[in-house]
Amino acid sequence: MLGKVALEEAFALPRNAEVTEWWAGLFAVDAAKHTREINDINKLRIEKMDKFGVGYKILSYTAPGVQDVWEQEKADALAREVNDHVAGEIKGHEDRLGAFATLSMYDPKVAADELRRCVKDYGFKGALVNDTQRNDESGSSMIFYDGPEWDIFWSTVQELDVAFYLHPRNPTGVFYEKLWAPRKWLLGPPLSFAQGVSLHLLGMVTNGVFDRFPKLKVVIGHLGEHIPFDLWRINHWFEDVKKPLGLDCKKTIREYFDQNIWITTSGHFSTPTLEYCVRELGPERILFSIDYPFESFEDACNWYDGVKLDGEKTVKQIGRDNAKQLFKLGKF
Ligand code: GRE
Repeated sequence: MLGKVALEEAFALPRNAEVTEWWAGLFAVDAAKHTREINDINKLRIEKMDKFGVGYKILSYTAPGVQDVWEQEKADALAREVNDHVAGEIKGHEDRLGAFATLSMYDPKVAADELRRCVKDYGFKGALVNDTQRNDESGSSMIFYDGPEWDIFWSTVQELDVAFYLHPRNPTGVFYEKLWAPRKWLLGPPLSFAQGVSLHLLGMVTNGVFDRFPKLKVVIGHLGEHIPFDLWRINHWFEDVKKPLGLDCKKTIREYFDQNIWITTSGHFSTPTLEYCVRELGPERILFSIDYPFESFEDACNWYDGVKLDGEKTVKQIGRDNAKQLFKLGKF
């Protein structure tokens, strides 16, 4: 399919070579190729978009990004630097490239103000934030965004009417040492990423964020970070056990998935799993994505271009039309 839209597409800051190398060492087999691809924003990337039928991409700063910076001033400054950098790189390519704001998640008001600046001054399409903000050197202390102190931030996201993409990051500190270091092959895509994001998103649901901000639009990648598979069980336990015990969120988990939550195909190119998600959530909640350069254009696009689903309309909805609507994209 031509004109696909992709939404979980990473770039790095060339000056941050050390961090890029460290992260590539954890996840990329070919670090030199990875560095070349992730530092490029508008050349190699647009060539690949042309070759593989991707019309438009929304870019985001690579994980763990600002969420791994444990001093607030440095985190705030890095977020602004990243946003100014990507705004400069997409200038002149607005018909092909957009961006998500990178945010420092220490202070809800600072995060809200930076998001507003990026949306108003640069036309960014929303924010992509990594699961939990590290806030001490050891990595054992972290900030979640699901408590009432974050209401000022969520009210800004809702008021600006943009989407918020909750993206995984690596576990740190005592959590890393106890849970993951002894099982290091499970770090990242095989398990830890999905566990982190699903905990955080379900925390937002059960702590009432979507009840207080019913128009909030949240996107998660990797075909829903394992939640769609568990939807029946989560619903059963929320409705039949936890609500009688005092859980006071207003709607069912299925209603939040109908009204507030979208999932993408980033890094998850399985036809039976996609077909299952279409049945479980509906085609309007699903958006194509690649997860470049952690995954390849070839794998994602060749897979999606062969997917049939229940007809061309659904394929186009997931490949492009849902994203056009959610992110109010013009012509490309
Ligand atoms: C990502 O950011 O989505 C990512 C990584 C590392 C490995 C796989 C992956 O940062 O999807």
